[in-house]
Amino acid sequence: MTNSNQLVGSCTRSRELFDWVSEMAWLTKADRIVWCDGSEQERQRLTELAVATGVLIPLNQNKRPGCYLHRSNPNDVARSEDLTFICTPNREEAGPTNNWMPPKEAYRKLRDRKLRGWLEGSMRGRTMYVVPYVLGPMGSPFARVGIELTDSLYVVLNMRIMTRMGRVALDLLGGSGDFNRGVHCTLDLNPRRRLICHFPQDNTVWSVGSGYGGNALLSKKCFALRIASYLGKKEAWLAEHMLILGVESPHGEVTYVAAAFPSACGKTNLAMLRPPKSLDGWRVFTVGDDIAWMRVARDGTLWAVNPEAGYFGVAPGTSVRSNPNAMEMVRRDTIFTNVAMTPDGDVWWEGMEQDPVDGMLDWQGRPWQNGSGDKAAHPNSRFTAPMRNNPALSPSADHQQGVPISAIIFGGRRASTIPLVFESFDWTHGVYLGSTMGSETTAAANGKVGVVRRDPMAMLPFCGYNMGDYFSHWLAIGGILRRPPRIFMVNWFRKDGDGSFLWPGYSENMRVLKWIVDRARGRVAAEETPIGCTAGSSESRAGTELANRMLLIDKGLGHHLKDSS
Ligand code: GTP
Ligand code: SPV
Ligand code: MN
Repeated sequence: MTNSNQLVGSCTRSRELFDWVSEMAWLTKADRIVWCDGSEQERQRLTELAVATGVLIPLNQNKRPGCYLHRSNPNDVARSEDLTFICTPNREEAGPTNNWMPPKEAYRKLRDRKLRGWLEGSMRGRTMYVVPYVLGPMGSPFARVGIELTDSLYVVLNMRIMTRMGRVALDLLGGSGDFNRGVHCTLDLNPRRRLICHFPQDNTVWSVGSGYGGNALLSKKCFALRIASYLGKKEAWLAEHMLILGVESPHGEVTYVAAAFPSACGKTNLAMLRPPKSLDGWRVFTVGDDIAWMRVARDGTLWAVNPEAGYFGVAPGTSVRSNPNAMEMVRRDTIFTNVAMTPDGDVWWEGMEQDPVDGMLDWQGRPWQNGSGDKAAHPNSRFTAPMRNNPALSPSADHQQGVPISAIIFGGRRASTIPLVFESFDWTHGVYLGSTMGSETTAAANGKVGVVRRDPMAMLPFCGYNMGDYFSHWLAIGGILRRPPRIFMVNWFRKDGDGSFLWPGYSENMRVLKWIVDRARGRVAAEETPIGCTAGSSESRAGTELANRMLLIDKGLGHHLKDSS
C-alpha cells in the first residue's frame, strides 16, 4: 500500500480527493491504485492489458484501426432501471417515479463490515483505477469534475472516449473538494448483487454488479443526468436527455435545436443527420447526441453545452443509408460492445445493409447461422466513439458558453395516435406536451420492449428528484426566459395497418427540421388545431410527394380526433 499511497499523494492537490480515494481503497482492499492521466501511452498500455485479459478483442486493424470488440456478460446488456435507486433522506424527494432507498440503508448495504457490505474487500487482488474527468467544454464556466473509481478496464477505456479524462480534470479540480464521487465495482456480475445508487445530497454515485454502459460509465446517466438534474434544480439550470444540433440554411444562417427522445428513439441519428439531395444546401452539425446542460443567459436566452466528448450509440439500424456520418465515425478508435464479428475481424449488426457473411460469431461469440432467427448483434449493442471522429461535428461543440437554443423538440416512439410534427402554443403548453409524452419501451433498458409508457421529457429513468418538482422547475425556467425557444412534438415511428413505418425517417427528417427552423425564425405560417400548430398549407404548397405525405400523416390525426370527440 505504501507504493499506492505515494502515487495518491503525487497526483492531486485536493485533500478531499486524496482522503476519499484512500478510504475507498481501504474499504475495497484494492491491490493497486492507478491514477489515469489520459495520455496516449496510457491508452496503449491499458488496451494491451485489456486484450491480454480478454476484456477486448482486437478487430481487423487494417479495416478498423484502433477498434476493439467487447462482449459483456449476457445477463448484463442494458441499463437496469429496476435496480437504479435515488437515495435521499425523504422518499418525497425521490418522488413517485424513482426507486427510493434511504441513504443510510444504501451505504450500510454496500459498506457495513458487520453486514458484509458488498464493497467490503470487493477489489481484493484487483486494481482500482482512479478516473478523473471533466464534463463540459474545457474552460467553460459550466464544466464540472467527476472522479470514477472502477475495477473495470472496459469502463476506463470507455470513459477515456466519453469524457475529457485524465490530468486535465485534476488540474481543473486543483485543491477543491467539489467533484462527483463515483464508485464502480464489477463484483461477480450476479444480478442479485447489482445496484446503482445515487446520493444527490452527497454528489455521489455507487454502482455495483454491472459492467454495462449507463450502469457503469458513471459520467453519463448517473452524474450528467440524475445528479446534474438535482444540481440544476438547486442552481436554476437544466440537465436534459437531449441531443443538440445546428441547422445551417443555404444562406449560411445557423439555428440550434435541442431534442429529447427516450433511449433508442433517434437522438444520435437526428444529431448526425445528413440532409437528402432534394434539400441541397441545408446542413446539420452535431453539438451533442445524448445529453444537454442548459442555462438561461443574462439576456433571457437559453444556452446549451454537451457535457460529453464521445457517443455511446446504438449499433443496430446504423448503416451507410441511415447514418453515413456514424458509419464513417466508427471506422477507427471505436470500442464496439455486443456486436457480431466477421471471420476477417470486422463488425456486423442487423440493419447494416451489408449481407451477413458466412462464419460470423454472434454477440456472445458463438457461431451464427444466417436465417436461424437469432440476432447476430444484441439489439442494444453499441459503439463508443470519440466525437472528434464525427465528420458532422459542429465547430461550436467546444464553445465555452455553448450554443443558443431556438427550438426544443420532444418525441417518442408511437406506432399510432401521435402525428409527425406539431408545435405547442407557448412554453407552458410545450412543458405540458413534454411532461405527458409517451413512448414504446426499447432494448436500451431491461424489460419488455414495445410497451407504451409515460416518459416525461424522455427523463423517466434519469430525473434525480421528484418528477413533480421537475415539471415546476421547467415552468420556472420558462418564467425567466425572455425569448423562450419554441417547443415541438415529433413522432418518426407511426405505422400503417401492415406494421410498416409511414414516414421514411432518417435523412428525410430534415424536412421536419426545416419546418421547425422556419417556424422558430417566424417565416412560415401554421394551421392552428386543438392540439397545437401543424404544418398545414405552407408545406402542401411545397407539393413534393413527401411533403404531402407529411400532411397526410397529420390529417390522420385529424380523423382520430374527430372519431374520439
Ligand atoms: P440512446 O443512445 O439509447 O439514448 O438512443 P438514441 O435516442 O440516440 O437513438 P438512436 O439514434 O441510436 O436510434 C435508435 C434506433 O432507432 C436505431 O435502431 C435507429 O436506426 C432507429 N431510428 C433512428 N431514427 C429513426 C427514424 O427517423 N425512423 C426510424 N424508423 N427509425 C429510426
Ligand atoms: C440510454 O439508454 O439512453 C443510453 C445508453 O444513452 S446508456 O448509457 O446505457 O444509458
Ligand atoms: Mn440516451
